[in-house]
This record gives sequence, C-alpha cells and structure tokens, in this order.
Amino acid sequence: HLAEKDNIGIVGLPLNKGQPREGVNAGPSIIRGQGLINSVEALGYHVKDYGDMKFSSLEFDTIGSGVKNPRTIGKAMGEISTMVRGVVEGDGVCVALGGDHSIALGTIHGHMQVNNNACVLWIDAHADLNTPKTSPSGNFHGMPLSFILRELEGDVKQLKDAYEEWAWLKPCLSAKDIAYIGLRDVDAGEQYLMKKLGIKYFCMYEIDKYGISYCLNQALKAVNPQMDRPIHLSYDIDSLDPVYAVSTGTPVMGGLTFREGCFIAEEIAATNMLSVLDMVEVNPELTDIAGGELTANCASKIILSCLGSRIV
Ligand code: NNH
Ligand code: MN
Ligand code: MN
Ligand code: MN
Repeated sequence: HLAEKDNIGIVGLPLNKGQPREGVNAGPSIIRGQGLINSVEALGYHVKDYGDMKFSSLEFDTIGSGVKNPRTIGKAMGEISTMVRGVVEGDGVCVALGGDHSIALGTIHGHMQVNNNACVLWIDAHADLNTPKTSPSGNFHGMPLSFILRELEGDVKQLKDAYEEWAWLKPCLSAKDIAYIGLRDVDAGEQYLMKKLGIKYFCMYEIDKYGISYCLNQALKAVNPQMDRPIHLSYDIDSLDPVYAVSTGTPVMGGLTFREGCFIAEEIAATNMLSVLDMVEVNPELTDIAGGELTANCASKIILSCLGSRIV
C-alpha cells in the first residue's frame, strides 16, 4: 500500500445499472477531466491508467429476486473484481472511479482476493446494506455490502443461485471489519441489520456531537486497531452536503462539509495503509454544467487528499 509503493493504478467503472438515473456512467470522464492523472503524477507517483471498463447490458434483464438488472450487475461485478484484483497485485494501490456504488461489491471482492485482511471504511449518507428482501427500491447500489458480508450469505442466496452471472461471488468480509461515516438516510431493514451485526457507525449526529476527527479516529480504531491492515475506502460523494455534492443521484441534506470530507481523506493518507479507494455517484447530468464540475472537483480533491496531497 501507499507506504511501500509508488505506483497507483486508476480505473474507470462507468456502471449505472445499480440505480435508475442516466449520467452516473459519465463519472469517470468528468472526474478525469479535473486533471486527475496529472495531479496524481505531480504528487510523485507512477500512474498506470487502466482506462474505463466497458460493461455489457444483458437483454431481458429487468428484475429478479428483488434486484433490478440482476444479470447485468452480476456479470459486471465479476469483471470488476477480476480487474481490481489485477490492479492491486500489479500496482499496490487502486483508485476506482464510479459509476454508482454497486461497483464496491466488485472492488472489495477483488481487493480481498489479494489482501484478505483488508478493512472497509464506508463514507456515505446511506448504509448500502439492504438485502434484496429489505430493499425498498430494488436498486443494487443500496445493497452491495449485503453481498460481500459473510454474515448475510443466506440473505442473498436466492439471487445468487438464480443466475449464473453470480457464480463467482464468495462473501469475504466480516461485519466487524466495516465502519460507516456520514450516515443520515438509513432504511428500517438496514438499521435492524447494522445493530444485529454490530457494525460500527458514525452518523451525522455523532459527527456533530464529537467532531469528525474523533469519529474517524474511533472508526479506524474499531476496524484497524494495530493499523496493520490494508484500508479499502469506499467514498460515496453523497456523503458530502448537497451544497457541495450537488450533482449526485440521491442527495440528502445535512451532510459533511467539504473540509470534513477532505479531512477524512487526509487522515487516511496519514495512515499509509490505503490500498483501494472507490469514488462513486458523481452524476454530472443531474444539474447544470457548473453543478457537475463542482461535484467532480470535490471528488478529485478528495482523491488527491487520500493520496497525500497537503495544503502546505
Ligand atoms: N437506501 C436506499 C436504497 O436502498 C437508497 C440508496 N441510495 C444510495 N446509496 N445512494 O448510497 O435504495
Ligand atoms: Mn518510482
Ligand atoms: Mn452509496
Ligand atoms: Mn449514498
């Protein structure tokens, strides 16, 4: 990871089938358009740009076992897992540009084939822990964590068994290895599961009460007490308040300030343990051009902060 390697692999994952809105597939190109690659190189890294993956849309793939586009997503996730596994093996650190948050199932799975002791920090307004049965929407971007968790293997089995596109998936993460930061819109079924599984969480309430520094510190202590585990940072741009991340599919008011969002990234960089970073849900087509640029600029700056960019 970051301490030992000076290579970084960057890959675009323009998937939009995990939610209903067009445009989130343009995330990689608008984030790249902020000058991302040059800026990462300016930090001193060797960047290997893997380009943007292409995902096929399977026909007659509407809804099955409570999930929309189940075969298209299953196939794409398997491909993403293979890609990210290769990037982590080859370059040590992988930055994955979404696309919707579905992609995290593939990136975590791929990451953990290489670093099976990785821990996950999930920065999001939402918990993305729905199972196909608890999901109010059928949108897979609200479910990726239930598919990676060993504890929920039985809850996702019906979908897995129904489609051959899911045959590759083996749950590989435990609930104790995840912590949430930024939550403020959590479905009833997710609340139940979070408590049942004992997942650590810092909602906006805790951040207001104790401050972002304390909350992040506690989150890291919970999942990485010796700071010897590779970190998978899954960063949903909708964790930021909509005044900053205006162009995203499901904005929720009362979010992180831009500085709080950067602070998380700066502290993660300081651990030297970042191994994979997902930056997801930038959708430049939901507002005007300025709104898309503002949102992508937040994403780009947070990525650079994760990689060690400092104010001074
Ligand atoms: N929890 C809702 C659902 O399952 C919304 C999820 N939307 C997100 N997640 N943007 O980050 O559909
Ligand atoms: Mn070098
Ligand atoms: Mn999300
Ligand atoms: Mn979200």
